[in-house]
Amino acid sequence: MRRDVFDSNLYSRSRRGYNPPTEGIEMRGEFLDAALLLVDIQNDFCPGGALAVSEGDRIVPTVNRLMPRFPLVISTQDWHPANHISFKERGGPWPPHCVQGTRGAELHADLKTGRIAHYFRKASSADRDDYSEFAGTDDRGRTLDEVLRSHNVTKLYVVGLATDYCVLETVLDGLKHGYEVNAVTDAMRAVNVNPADGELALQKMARSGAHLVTSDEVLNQAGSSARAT
Ligand code: VGL
Ligand code: ZN
Repeated sequence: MRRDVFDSNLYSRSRRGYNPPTEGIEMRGEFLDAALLLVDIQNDFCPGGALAVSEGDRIVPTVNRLMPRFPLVISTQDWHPANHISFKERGGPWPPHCVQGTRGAELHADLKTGRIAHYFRKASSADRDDYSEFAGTDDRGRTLDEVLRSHNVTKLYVVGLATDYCVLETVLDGLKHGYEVNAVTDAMRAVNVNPADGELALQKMARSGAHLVTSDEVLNQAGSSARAT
């Protein structure tokens, strides 16, 4: 039964010291096996950051509104050593960004973290880059796929930065792993090295089988009366 699945999710999370919001939340069946995945909402991808994405910070209020509607919220971080292969000084395409332990690598300060149950980090070896969050691990060394399976997740709702890199590759990888993947199009922004890259990324997601949805559609479907606290 779906209700049992949800209850067991709460149980496994509370055993790890996470306090799930149980007051005032009534999620509709459709969302009980869904997770909201926050991709790399970090200072360096926001205006003023080392690899600033135009309007990257504008998604934060939307993401904050979405979080209480999901039984499971997971956050990720790009997490590079200072000599990472993707940096220009090593012949890579990017300025140094999201260097481990720096302010630029921290999550945006306005992001409400109270409902985040798991934190993943990726691309943390010097000689290898990864855009997909499925390449990352949590603080116990578990992969994203392992943690999603342990919560019986079948549906992913993906938001974050940036649309044309880590969001795109995470969406495609989620589909490859067999998840239903929903890309929340107004809760992501693109780097747009070429101006159409964000649009092309969305098209590629859709062609590959992802659903493009808006945050309003999600909020209207989810039917929770809860608000972020
Ligand atoms: C990303 C460029 C370089 C991303 C990470 O999170 O989308 N983009 N590293
Ligand atoms: Zn990176």
